[in-house]
Amino acid sequence: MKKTLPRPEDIRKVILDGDAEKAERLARLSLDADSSPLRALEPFIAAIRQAGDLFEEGEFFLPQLLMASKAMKAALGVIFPESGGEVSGMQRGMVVAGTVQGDIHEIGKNLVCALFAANGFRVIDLGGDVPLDQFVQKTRELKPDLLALSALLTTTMINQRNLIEKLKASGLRDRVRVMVGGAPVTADWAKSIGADGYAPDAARAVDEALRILGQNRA
Ligand code: B1M
Repeated sequence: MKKTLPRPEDIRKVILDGDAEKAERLARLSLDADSSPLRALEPFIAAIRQAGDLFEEGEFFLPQLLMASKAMKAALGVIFPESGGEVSGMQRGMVVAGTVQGDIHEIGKNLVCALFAANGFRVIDLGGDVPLDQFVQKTRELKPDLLALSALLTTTMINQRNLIEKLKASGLRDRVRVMVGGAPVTADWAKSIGADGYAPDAARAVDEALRILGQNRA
C-alpha cells in the first residue's frame, strides 16, 4: 500500500534544523509514497535553497548552513544512492565530473552525476574543489567523452573558463566535450567561454549531454 507523502513543511524543518537522521527517514518515506525520485527530492531542494536565503539575509550562520547541507546530502543519498563516487555502465560514454577549484558545493553536482549514471553514462566524479590540473590529467589519462563542470559561486565560475583555456594549452580541447552548470551559470556564459553545452538543472543536464554527444534518449 502506498504511504502518505511527508508534508513539505516537515521536510523544510528537518533540513533547516540540520537533522540528518530525520532527513533520511523523510526521504525514505517520500520514496515509498512517490515513484519519482526527482519529485520526491523537490521539497528537499526547496528547503536547502531556503537555508541559503536565510544565510544571505543574515538569519543563518555558516555552521547552520553546513548542518542543513549535511541533512540534504543524507536525503540525497537515500533518494539517489548512486550519487557520488564512480559508477560503471558505459552504454552512453564516460563523463568526468566535478565542482571546479575553489568551490566546495557538491549537492547539485552529485544530483547531476546520479542522473547521468541512471541514464547509462559511466561517471567518474572527482568531487568538489577539484584542481584544474586534475581535470586536465584525468582527461589525458581516461579520455572521457564529456567533462561536466559545476560552479556555485560567482567567484569560481571563472575556473570553468580557465579550465577550457588549460585544455586548449594542453592540446586536449578537441578531444573532449565540455559542459558547464551551477546556479550562477547561464547559457550566455557557457557560450562566451567556448563550452559545448549548458543546462540549468540536473534533468536537463542529461538531455544536454545526449545532445552534445549526438545521441538519442531511447
Ligand atoms: Co554556499 N553559497 N557557500 N554553502 N550555498 C550559495 C551558493 C549562496 C548562493 C548562498 C547565499 O548566499 N544565498 C552563496 C553564493 C553567492 C554567490 O557566489 N553569488 C554561497 C556562499 C557565499 C558560500 C560561502 C562563500 C559562505 C562563506 O564561507 N562565507 C561558502 C563557500 C565555500 C567554498 O565553496 N569555497 C559556502 C559554503 C556552503 C556549505 C559548505 C555550507 C554548503 C555546501 C555543502 C556541500 O555541497 N558540500 C553550502 C550550501 C548548501 C549552499 C546553498 C544553500 C545550497 C546549494 C545547493 O546545494 N542547492 C546555496 C544557496 C542556493 O543555492 N540557493 C549556497 C541545491 C542543489 C540541488 O542545487 O547546487 O543549484 P544547485 O544545483 C542545481 C543546478 O544549479 C544544476 O543542477 C542542480 C540540480 O538541479 N547544476 C548543474 C549544478 N551543477 C551543474 C552542472 C551541470 C548542469 C547543471 O553540468 C555540468
